[in-house]
Amino acid sequence: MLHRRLLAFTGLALLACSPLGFAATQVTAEHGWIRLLPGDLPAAGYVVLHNEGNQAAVLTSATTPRYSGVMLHVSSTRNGSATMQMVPQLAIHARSSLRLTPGSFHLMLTGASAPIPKVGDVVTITLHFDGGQALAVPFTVRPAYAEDDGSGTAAAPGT
Ligand SMILES: [Cu+2]
Repeated sequence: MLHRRLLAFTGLALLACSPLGFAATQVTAEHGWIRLLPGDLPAAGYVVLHNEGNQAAVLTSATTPRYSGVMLHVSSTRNGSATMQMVPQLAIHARSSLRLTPGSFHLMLTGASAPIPKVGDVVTITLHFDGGQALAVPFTVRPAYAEDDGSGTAAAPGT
């Protein structure tokens, strides 16, 4: 009797954790922008991600036809000098937000393809989440001296 109840409970728990339980509109994005650096220096993408769902969303990768390489990075200061590292994934906790911003998490963009993105362009970067969901987010290209003042592209449509 108890055993049967336990089984039923386990079944529910599995259902709740399955990819099917991950609504396509769980994550929204706003203020997407790219800081363009001169020459062949990599550009950086910043965005604010909101997880409206009851489960954590995990950003595993990002892709765009405008850059051959898009990596998840985090900046930090070690022994007084700025450094950055790749991160395998970024979790956005349930009902919370994650800000990719200068000095912290960012998308590192390398290998720009023609036409080379320039200030004022809007580059669409698709964010891929654990469970197979994808979100296409517009990023406004801004100059090297741009600050994170929240003036990036307004909220992206959930896809
Ligand atoms: Cu970086």
